[in-house]
Amino acid sequence: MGEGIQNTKGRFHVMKVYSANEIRNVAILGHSGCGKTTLAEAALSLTGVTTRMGRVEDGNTVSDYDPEEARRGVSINMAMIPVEWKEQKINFIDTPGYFDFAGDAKSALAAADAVLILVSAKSGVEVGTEIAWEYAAELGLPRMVFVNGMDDENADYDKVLSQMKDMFSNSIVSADDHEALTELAAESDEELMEKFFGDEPLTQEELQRGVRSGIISGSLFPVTKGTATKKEGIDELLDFIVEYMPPASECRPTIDVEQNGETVTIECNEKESLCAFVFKTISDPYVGRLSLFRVFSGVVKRDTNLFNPRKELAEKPGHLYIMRGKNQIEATEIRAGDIGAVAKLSGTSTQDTLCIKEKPVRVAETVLPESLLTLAIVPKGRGDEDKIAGAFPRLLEEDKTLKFQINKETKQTTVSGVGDNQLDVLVNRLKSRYKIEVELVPPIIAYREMIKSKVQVRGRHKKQSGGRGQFGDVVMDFEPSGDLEKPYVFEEKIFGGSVPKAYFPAVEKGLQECVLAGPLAAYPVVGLKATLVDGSYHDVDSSELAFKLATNIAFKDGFMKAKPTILEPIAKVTVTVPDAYMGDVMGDMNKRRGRIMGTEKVGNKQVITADAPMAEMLRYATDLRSMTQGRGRFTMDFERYDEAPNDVQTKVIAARKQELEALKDKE
Ligand SMILES: Nc1nc2c(ncn2[C@@H]2O[C@H](COP(=O)(O)OP(=O)(O)OP(=O)(O)O)[C@@H](O)[C@H]2O)c(=O)[nH]1
Ligand SMILES: [Mg+2]
Repeated sequence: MGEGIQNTKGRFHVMKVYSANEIRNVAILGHSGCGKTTLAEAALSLTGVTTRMGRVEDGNTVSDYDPEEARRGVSINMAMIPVEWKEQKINFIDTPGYFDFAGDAKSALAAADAVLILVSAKSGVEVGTEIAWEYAAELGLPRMVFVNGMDDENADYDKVLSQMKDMFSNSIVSADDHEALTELAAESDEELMEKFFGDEPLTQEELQRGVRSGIISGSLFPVTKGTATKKEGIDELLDFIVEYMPPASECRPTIDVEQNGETVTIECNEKESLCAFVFKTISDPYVGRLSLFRVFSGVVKRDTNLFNPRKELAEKPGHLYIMRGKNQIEATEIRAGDIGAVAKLSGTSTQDTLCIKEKPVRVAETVLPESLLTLAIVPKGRGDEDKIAGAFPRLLEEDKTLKFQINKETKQTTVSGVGDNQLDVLVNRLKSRYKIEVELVPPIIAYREMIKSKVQVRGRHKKQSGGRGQFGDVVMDFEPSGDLEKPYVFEEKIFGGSVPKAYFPAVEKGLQECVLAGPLAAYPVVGLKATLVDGSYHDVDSSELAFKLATNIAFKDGFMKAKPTILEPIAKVTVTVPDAYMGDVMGDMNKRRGRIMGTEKVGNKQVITADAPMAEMLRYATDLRSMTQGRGRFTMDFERYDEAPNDVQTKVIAARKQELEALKDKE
């Protein structure tokens, strides 16, 4: 535990109860390493919450409290950093800049009213800055900018400012530039505009009103600067936020929610009935589950009878908290516009709404980044599969972008996430919290087997071992059915009873078993048509089993003679990238044996659609990111099965052989 954490008085600290007009909910977004966590730490130190400022390098900041964060020196989870300044409360939400953890950045925006975008004074706009701007713009959230790291010898405030203007908006203005700030503020209000152009100075109240409405309408983005590590420019930032950033009551005076299938608008008002949205769940080893919620209307008290409409569940808070990092500050009530937490709710999870039973409203769920990197989980210890299944639900609650699946066909448990680092954190958490050691490996691809021509073969099963023998004899046609959705179709064309009707089901049963694992590489067979055309039987020795075995022989022989082939799953892929990356992405797609189906310009981006073998796309989430420095997005869905090229088939068959042998050794 870091010193910074001990110095906050933790759960015994008491905080004043604030109302929506005294609260600023500000999510801090920006490129990884630009200083968000340090800024939050500086604000805590400056406002007297901590007596000694923590450092990311020392792993003792309030915000990066998770052992995984301390170990890596980057934020993984969002963290609440409430600070009190000039009778107001600023609820900073520190978010991870690293793309793998974008799920938390997006979730934080559901609770925030405004975004503080941090940008490095030395590096200027980076990909993370672009993404932060994009996220905020998508939701139409008010924005301001803090240029951090002004202590660097290469810091260039004016350069960063003009770069941001060029890239994002002409309405980006330095808060120091009184003239420009006043002009933009005046433009947001008819009355102020007249005054301004009449060369009348605006009063402080008028300036405040103008700036606030400009910020809300997205026609004004103020910029301040400083050095988080030295606490320089932080008090100016807090002053600016308190003075000019609109409070919760003005940012979100109303919110649209769903009530019994209809959209209704509710007011951000303490007198309205309750509407609180759970935007984050923390799994605390000591306290258990903590649900962080943003109150949009009404008030939550300790004895409020909460209702979760999605689960149709009654919940009781018992205790209420204000979270600061991992520290819980006891609270008596959380009012509209504020953010609080409650422990040990019985069935409420992230993205659920809490309200009262009489008015069951639901806030729209947050759109999270796609989880397109899928790996198989291989436990190192025997019997750990069950333990993993037990740990999953809790890990899922904390990170909604993680998806677990048990693949019935391959028997593998797979996990999908946004990126490698996120999955690496998962592996470490399984180990540290649940003592389960696992390895992540590429998942088994679900290949299929099929034949391409028609053959007729005979299958005979005959055994004479004293007493009663076994006799089954079938002549069968095998050919492609043309329907890859079905493993097989079975017909019989027996004339004159060469095989008695009673044995037809046995033949089909044999077929059913055979198609589960094809003769080439034990992958399921699809698109097979089998017709029983002839055969013979023996009055005494024939049996169902004998006919099943005869079918088995015919199948193996026939399949191998009828041009057997391996099919591979093909995905439909849609990639969206800025123009500049189009050539690289298409070239890379070719290397993956992908086929470009089309390109389309949408805004300043290119949308490329392609068909590509799933086997070549396993690491695309990571590869596309490095190809485009994180600017590319994609979606991928299974489309169909296609015949794999010969060289691929040879490799697949050889690899499968090893895989099956390894399985045998295990058993
Ligand atoms: N020189 C200098 N270094 C800074 C400043 N602010 C932050 N740093 C350092 O930059 C590094 C990264 O800072 P963080 O606060 O962890 O950055 P972050 O934005 O939270 O990064 P993520 O959590 O990965 O998104 C740390 O080593 C900080 O000490 C600054 O103003 N000046
Ligand atoms: Mg951080």
